[in-house]
Formats: sequence, C-alpha cells, structure tokens
Amino acid sequence: MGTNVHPRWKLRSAMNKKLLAALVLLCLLGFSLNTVAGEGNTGTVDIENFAFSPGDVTVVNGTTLTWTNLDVDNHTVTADDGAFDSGLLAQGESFSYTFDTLDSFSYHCTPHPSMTGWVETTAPQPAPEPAEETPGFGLLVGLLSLSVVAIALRPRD
Ligand SMILES: [Cu+2]
Repeated sequence: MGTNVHPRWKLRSAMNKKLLAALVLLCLLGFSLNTVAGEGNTGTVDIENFAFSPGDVTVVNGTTLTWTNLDVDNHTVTADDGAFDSGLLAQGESFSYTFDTLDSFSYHCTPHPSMTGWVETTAPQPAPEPAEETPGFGLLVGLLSLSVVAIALRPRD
C-alpha cells in the first residue's frame, strides 16, 4: 500500500502548488481593488486638428482632466480667467488639472485663440456611495481567498 500512496501524494502536492499560486494572485487582486476604488474621477480631452475634443465637458467636482496634444503643432490649455495654464504642449505631451470648485471654465489655446473649450463641474451625488461598497468587496475577496489558502495549507495527516 505504501508504494501506491506515494505517487498520488506527489500529484496532489503539485496540483496544490498551482492552486496556491492562483489563490495568492486572487488575494493580491482582492486587496488591490481597495486602492483603485479610492482614487478620484478622471477624464481625457484630445487636442487634435486644432480643436479640443470633446470641446464641452461636464464633470463631477474633483475630477482630474488630462489634455493630450495629438497635433504636430504646439498648443496650450489656458483658462480664460487664468485658473490654469498648461504652457506650450508639444505633440504627445499632456497636461492635467483637477477641478475642485463648482463652476464653469472657458479656456482657449494661446497661439490659436479660435481654439476654445469649456468645462463645467457638478456636485457629486450625495446618495449611496458606490465608492464605499467597492473597497468592502475587495477586502471580502482578499479575506475569503486568504482563508481558502489557509485551508489549502492546513497540515495533513
Ligand atoms: Cu493651438
């Protein structure tokens, strides 16, 4: 009987290693959901063919917008009231600005005044916060995975 048990045990041990690796990955994924969910809203605006695209944007207050110049020519992202100014952006360069006041902002490109854009910020919805639930879910996945790993690693007789 001793000769039969040994190879079977080896096979089970190899399977457990793969299972363990998968579960450790799941743990990491579960815990990393926490940090991702905590970050603020983001949005992007392309600068292409001498225009901001989309030109009019409405975002939740606190959102970080990132403009990227796709043109060969240099452009700027300059608030009409001076609230922000990217300076000259070469092709492929980006500029980010976090909107933290409830307001509307018109902006333009300094070298090309006919290039204009507009951003309006709105109040975040006070109702149930999905951001509160997501970290809890991530934590739950992480803890569940940890307990499965603990079970997989339990001493055998
Ligand atoms: Cu321009």
